[in-house]
Amino acid sequence: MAEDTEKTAIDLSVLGYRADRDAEWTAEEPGQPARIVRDGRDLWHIVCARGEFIAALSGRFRRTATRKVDQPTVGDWVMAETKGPDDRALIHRVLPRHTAIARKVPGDTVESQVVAANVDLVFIVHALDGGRNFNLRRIERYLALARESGANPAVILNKCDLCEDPQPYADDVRALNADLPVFVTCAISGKGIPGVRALLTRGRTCAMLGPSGVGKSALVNRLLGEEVKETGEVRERDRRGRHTTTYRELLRLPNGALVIDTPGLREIQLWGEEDSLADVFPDIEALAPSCRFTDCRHEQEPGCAVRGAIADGRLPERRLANYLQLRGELEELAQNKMRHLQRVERRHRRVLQHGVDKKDAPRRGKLE
Ligand SMILES: Nc1nc2c(ncn2[C@@H]2O[C@H](COP(=O)(O)OP(=O)(O)OP(=O)(O)O)[C@@H](O)[C@H]2O)c(=O)[nH]1
Ligand SMILES: [Mg+2]
Ligand SMILES: [Zn+2]
Repeated sequence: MAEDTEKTAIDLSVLGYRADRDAEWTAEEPGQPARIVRDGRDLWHIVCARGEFIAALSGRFRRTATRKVDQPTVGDWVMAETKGPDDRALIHRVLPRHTAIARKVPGDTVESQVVAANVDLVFIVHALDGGRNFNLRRIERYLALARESGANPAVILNKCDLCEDPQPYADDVRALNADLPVFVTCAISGKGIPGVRALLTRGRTCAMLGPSGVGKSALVNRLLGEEVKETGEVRERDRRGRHTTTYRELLRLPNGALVIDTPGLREIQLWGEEDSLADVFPDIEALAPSCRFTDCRHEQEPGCAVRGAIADGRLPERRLANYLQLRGELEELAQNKMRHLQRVERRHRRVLQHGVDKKDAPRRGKLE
């Protein structure tokens, strides 16, 4: 086809493709590997070896991908078939996600949503401009999200130009976990950016996560070396952002790294297992074996080493408070997931026994 020659062939490794994916698809199946670089409601921007296309889901895929989590998201690798010269493509399936940043969909539904996929490094961005933008508990919450995703976390404390002494804030974050890289930056002057850039090597994918208005897009512009992303003013009163970025987008940096800019999340509810808390609270985890009871919940039990550490000032009280809060959420989520599974199971049994799914019955009636 003529369009073949129009598109410049690109090497997939510049999009972060790694050879370990070769086993995940075959040349015989329809389509070719492509990466989602921007997601919309029903259309996705993809880049494959033949260039950039706008893609929709194939009919078959749309019918099977009924849950939110099945839908392609920014950073995903998909098998996509490029169609006619109008730059439209069809997505047939999503290749396995090597990492996935997932949160619970707000509200009562027991469903998760993948914010970004195949991310190697999560930058948790907060700002030092006062107001509510620096919040250790929220950083811990983002850390739990990052740990659960399988990506490595790092923290960026931005807007250091608006803070007289950023050091204590950086120290507080470093105290959360000694292995956690913490950067103090100013996206306007570029201060601290070289440290961030050093983590961004060719073919590596990072994602900017954090509340609205903290400067995620401004940081991306800095890393790009040009003003590609629109940035927005923050409200004077409480320094909160106005949700300037409205879609998730993957961009290529001059040095060959990939960066995903995301809109500030209004609400992050965890989606994951309690195990991920161990990585976020290594201090509590280290104390737990010294509790008198092996199943100590660090609440009211006698001989609790965690409470003991708080009593003699070795552990800040807010640290345990947040641990208990996040653990409570994850336990509730686990219960909801269980109830959800039981419902699905009951429905399956009904279908097996009676051959009819009650929920579908009226619709079938209509079709007949
Ligand atoms: N003084 C100062 N202002 C900054 C810095 N970084 C960003 N800003 C400003 O903060 C405002 C918000 O920045 P954005 O980059 O739009 O924030 P965002 O995190 O992308 O926000 P959303 O897209 O809404 O999630 C803009 O007016 C930026 O110019 C910084 O380091 N120092
Ligand atoms: Mg933005
Ligand atoms: Zn205990």
